[in-house]
Amino acid sequence: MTVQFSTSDGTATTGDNDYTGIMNQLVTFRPGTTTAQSVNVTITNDNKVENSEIYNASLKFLNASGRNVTLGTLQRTGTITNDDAATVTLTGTQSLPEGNSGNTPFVFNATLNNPVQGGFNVAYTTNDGTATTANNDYVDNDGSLAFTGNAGEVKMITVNVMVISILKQMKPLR
Ligand SMILES: [Ca+2]
Ligand SMILES: [Ca+2]
Ligand SMILES: [Ca+2]
Ligand SMILES: [Ca+2]
Repeated sequence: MTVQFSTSDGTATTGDNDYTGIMNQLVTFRPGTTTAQSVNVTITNDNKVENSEIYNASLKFLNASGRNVTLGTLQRTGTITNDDAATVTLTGTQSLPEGNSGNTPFVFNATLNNPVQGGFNVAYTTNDGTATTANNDYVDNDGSLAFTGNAGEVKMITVNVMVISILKQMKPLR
């Protein structure tokens, strides 16, 4: 007798290349035997950070040539457990002369190393060191970086360093 084995997408999808789909693969039980028959579903290894995802495996189209054989459990799920991680690293300007007028931009780059399905946000902030916003040394910059989730993706953060004209602040002594 024979049955046919198929897979179908759950949260794991063939469109996302998570596994190789199987459509109506014939499974044959030899006459007079009860030996278990195996079907292998091939999982695609990737380095993308995902949730653990499931696909469905099912049996259909029993052919027992009219004999009294019925299908019991028809569907099971396979879980693909995520084994990937990603990091965001900050690089960029560390030291620059402030200049003598206007603003000087200090540019920092936040770089994502591995793909992350669905993207994510990272908040950033500037905080006073010996340079302070109270002393108009730089412009406070707080915000959020929205990563699409592509490997090697870079988001820029610009911090403006200020030069206040001393001449404007000077008052004549007499
Ligand atoms: Ca996936
Ligand atoms: Ca995957
Ligand atoms: Ca992996
Ligand atoms: Ca993965």
